Amino acid sequence: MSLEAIYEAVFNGDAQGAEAGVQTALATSTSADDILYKACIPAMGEVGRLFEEGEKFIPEMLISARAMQAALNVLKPLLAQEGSRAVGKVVMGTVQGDLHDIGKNLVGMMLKGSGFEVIDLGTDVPPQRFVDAVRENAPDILGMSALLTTTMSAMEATIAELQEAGVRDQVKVLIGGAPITQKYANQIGADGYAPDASSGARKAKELLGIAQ
Ligand code: B12
Repeated sequence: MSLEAIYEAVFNGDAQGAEAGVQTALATSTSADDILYKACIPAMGEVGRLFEEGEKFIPEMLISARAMQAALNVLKPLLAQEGSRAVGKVVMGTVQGDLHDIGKNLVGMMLKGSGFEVIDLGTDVPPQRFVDAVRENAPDILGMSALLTTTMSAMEATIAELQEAGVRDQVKVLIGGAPITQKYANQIGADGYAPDASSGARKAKELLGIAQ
């Protein structure tokens, strides 16, 4: 199946079609990267654009998101072929009030693919839960994702809570998500920002001083 067909399946929320399309594309030697960056992500982007213009609605976004997830499940083993030894540990989650998890999951897969152990706290994670997870797991990196301008501030609140708990210096904070910028990362005192999943994995290594 062609990249266009996978794009159409994600765009139209056809989870079975997306899954089958990815399997067929992989069998005909299309790379996982091409499937992701030339079909799946542009399809979700177009859904978002049409939502913004009032031409698509939440249920349609949701079924497209499910189709995207179905495609990602097939790609997962290829994106996350784990190294034999973990290069570091990452605790990550989507911040409080925010339910978007496709981007976070993708970043998690890329991190695993780069050899990190990833502990995923899920979505709508309150600051205190991030702090508890840092205490319990002693990760090298705390990754936070936010997709809404209204939930970005939860990143700052989480950093404040880490400080309050006396664990801020024990972990590097890496943030990302569509509304996040390097400027915002500087402003709230995060250690790093990356605009997408592959640069996120690179940034994680850079933060730990690992040669790439
Ligand atoms: C799918 C989707 C949904 C789905 C989410 C399903 C799911 N399981 O995730 C549903 C339908 C539930 C949803 C709900 C809502 N959504 Co919505 N949604 C989207 C949509 C279309 C796609 C997001 C996505 O998955 N993109 C694909 C992934 C791969 O990209 P990504 O998330 O940006 O992640 C990449 C990078 O940002 C980065 N990254 C992400 N996280 C991290 C973390 C780290 C550490 C790093 C390094 C990098 C990184 O790497 C990722 C991979 O490359 C976007 C539009 C868009 N173009 O973004 C709107 C969008 C984010 N949603 C929006 C809105 C308004 C909402 C709702 C408020 C709608 C409503 N009125 O109810 C609710 C909020 C629900 C909530 N409380 O969270 C707006 C946000 C506007 C704003 N500026 O705040 C957007 C931008 C749509 C729009 N254009 O208006 N949504």
